[in-house]
Amino acid sequence: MKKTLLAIVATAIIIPAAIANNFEEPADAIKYRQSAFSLIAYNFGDMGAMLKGKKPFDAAVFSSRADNVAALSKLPHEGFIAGSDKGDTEALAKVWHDKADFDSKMTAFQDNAAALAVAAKSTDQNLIKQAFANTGKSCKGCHDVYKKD
Ligand code: ASC
Repeated sequence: MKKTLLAIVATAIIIPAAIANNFEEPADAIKYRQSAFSLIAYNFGDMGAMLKGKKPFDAAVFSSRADNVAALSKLPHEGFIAGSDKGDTEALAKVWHDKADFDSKMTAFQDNAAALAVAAKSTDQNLIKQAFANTGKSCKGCHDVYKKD
């Protein structure tokens, strides 16, 4: 009994580390992160359309989109595995050369997306617009340095 419990606890501790590198090939990691980015772009783009007046602002939809982006923002990072600078990707090799900076930019994006999800639950349009702009800056700031034009 004790052994079984120990095995379960050990597995629970080991699994998260194993998940971090669960791709068979670099191409799978590239596909994974690109899929996440495309879901982020769709959700973020719709929020932008509402803020720019291209469509009516719907607070419930906007908030739901912001929640989606906050959750999705946590996904792409896992796909930037070693060796996945080669292949069908726009990621520059600099991602892996300056990994610590890249990682911190990715964390800043996640933090901004989380703040946007919180702001979206308020009725303060200025707060929402500022939080949206901060998140957009995170996207662009990283693309300018780490993504092919
Ligand atoms: C988007 C999208 C991006 C970012 C970026 C923000 O909607 O697809 O890559 O916003 O343009 O500056």
